[in-house]
Amino acid sequence: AHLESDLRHAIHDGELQVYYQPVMNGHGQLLGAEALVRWRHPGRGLVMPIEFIDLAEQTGLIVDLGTFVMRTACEQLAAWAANPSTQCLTIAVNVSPRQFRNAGFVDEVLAIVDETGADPSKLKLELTENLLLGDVNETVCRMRELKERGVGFSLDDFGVGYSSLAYLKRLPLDQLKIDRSFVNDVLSDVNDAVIVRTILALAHNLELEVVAEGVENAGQVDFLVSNGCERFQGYHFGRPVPISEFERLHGFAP
Ligand code: G
Ligand code: G
Ligand code: MN
Ligand code: NA
Repeated sequence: AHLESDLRHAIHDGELQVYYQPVMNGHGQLLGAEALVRWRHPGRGLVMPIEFIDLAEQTGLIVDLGTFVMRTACEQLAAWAANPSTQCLTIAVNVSPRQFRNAGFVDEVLAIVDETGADPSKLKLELTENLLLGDVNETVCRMRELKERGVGFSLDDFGVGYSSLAYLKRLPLDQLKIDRSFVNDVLSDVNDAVIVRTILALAHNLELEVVAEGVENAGQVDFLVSNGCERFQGYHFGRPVPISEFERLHGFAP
């Protein structure tokens, strides 16, 4: 109960912060970042999303939290657009099912894009397979409305949720993100190697981009590259960090 009222205040008192983790291609070039929320709690220090996202989802606070992250990410896109060395970068924002189904979601995203001046084609919304437990027609409609404006969609944590291949075909997706649990043991577990190869083949045949998540070492990169993976995210390439550090690490600090 404490955490809930604390979180309610946190959203309005500026205690939330957006961290950015790099997404790279196979040549080590930066393609963009995933926005990951953090909570700077005055007493507890840095609180990770695993401790508060479910609570935010259950209490509906995820809507205001999500608005904050979306606005912050779009402001960042607009700032990057002003500089030739950063204007092609994308930002991926996690959108939870409750947030996506909230009646005002589409209009709000479009309003934030307009107000910030962000290029919507640089914004990627990460949905999870749990969204497919709800009304899929409605989900497809909302995705289409945003896609018409250029917003992209990624299916996050692919392979661990409730996805069926039938939905994969129906959803207007641009990208799949291979869940890090498969990437983690890809070199030591034959089953994980087969699963990762199969996801890569599936995605390529469906003409979807693929991001391998949780890439922690060069051996995993080699395996992924040799199986056609072109996008990577994980500690091997960079941890989630505040924007100032992200820009410094990638050599475009203002
Ligand atoms: O770094 P990490 O511990 O950041 O994030 C853990 C999980 O928390 C992510 O996999 C993601 O599902 C969720 N998460 C992180 N940031 C956000 C956010 O801004 N919105 C939503 N809905 N989920 C987030
Ligand atoms: O939204 P999603 O579940 O995909 O968020 C990614 C989560 O994975 C975040 O919690 C992020 O901090 C974490 N993460 C990112 N890269 C790595 C990695 O290389 N290894 C591990 N163990 N976790 C990672
Ligand atoms: Mn994600
Ligand atoms: Na993920």
